[in-house]
Amino acid sequence: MNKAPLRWSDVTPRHLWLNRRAFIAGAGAAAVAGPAVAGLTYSPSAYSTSEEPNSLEEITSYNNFYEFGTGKEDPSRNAGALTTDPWSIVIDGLVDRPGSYDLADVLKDQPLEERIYRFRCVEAWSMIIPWIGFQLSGLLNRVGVQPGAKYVAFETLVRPEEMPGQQSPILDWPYREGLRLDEAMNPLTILATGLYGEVLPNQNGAPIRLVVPWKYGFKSIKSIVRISLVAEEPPTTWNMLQPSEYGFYANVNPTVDHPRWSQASERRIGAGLFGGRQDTLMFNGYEEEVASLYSGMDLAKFY
Ligand SMILES: Nc1nc2c(c(=O)[nH]1)N[C@H]1C(S)=C(S)[C@@H](COP(=O)(O)O)O[C@H]1N2
Ligand SMILES: [Mo]
Repeated sequence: MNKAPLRWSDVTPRHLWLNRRAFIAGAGAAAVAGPAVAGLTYSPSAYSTSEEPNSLEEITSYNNFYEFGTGKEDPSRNAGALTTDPWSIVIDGLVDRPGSYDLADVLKDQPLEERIYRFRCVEAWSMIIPWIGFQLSGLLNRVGVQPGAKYVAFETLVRPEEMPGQQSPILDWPYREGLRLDEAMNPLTILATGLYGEVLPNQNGAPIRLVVPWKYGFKSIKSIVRISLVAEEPPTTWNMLQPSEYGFYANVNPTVDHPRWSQASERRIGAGLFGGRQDTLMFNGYEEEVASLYSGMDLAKFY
């Protein structure tokens, strides 16, 4: 783990930064109206990797967001229609202060940080993404987790009028995800509200999404409208669809293959035709921070 608090501008080559400027001035301008024009105020973080981030174009044009279609280009084409203001999140279950919180209230007093994280999809592609967000633990501590709570369950918005993918039963909507409470409280686990210094583009899960960098990408649920503290392991979308292929834990693990493909290596988006593949790291390179969460567990059984 890199201990210097890096900024994306420290690790992004100038040509990519210029692309980003062009993007914001052009196609992105409409999508980032309002306070985002001036950018977000945030601190750098010692949890950031010094690897070179993917370009804003790569991060915003190659997506998985089945609410907008199953193709990688569908979210960037279709998510512009999503209304993200007003936005509220229901926080319920085993908490001291349940309720429906406006987004501004959710963000209140939570310090925004930049976290440049590795992001590894279960499909064996990866990116480096300079998220802006805050630790989920900050929000959970604020609402007061009760002693019986053992898991956190999350749900994405259901709004088929604006989410054309939801007009088909390709998944059992809403998209659902969950974490064990200790995973949710780990400092690496964030709620992201931006990337590359601006508010989140809709295709990346605006206005607020989970990022759990040591787990396969499908755990990082987008456009969250409900967070529930619960006693039992909650049902989760990909596990419900195909339990033999997608476990509840979904920790990145190069030694446990997907039944239909190897997880030993990955394709870094943007590495080019001859970029080849790189080895996948245990817990996606976050072993030092999270391995102790799973001591004594058989990771081939709890995949
Ligand atoms: N609501 C919702 N969240 C989701 C998904 C989705 O289809 N719907 N796809 C997941 C998957 S499989 C991945 S790899 C990441 C992709 O995030 P990105 O498009 O920002 O890279 O989002 C995850 N979160
Ligand atoms: Mo994914």
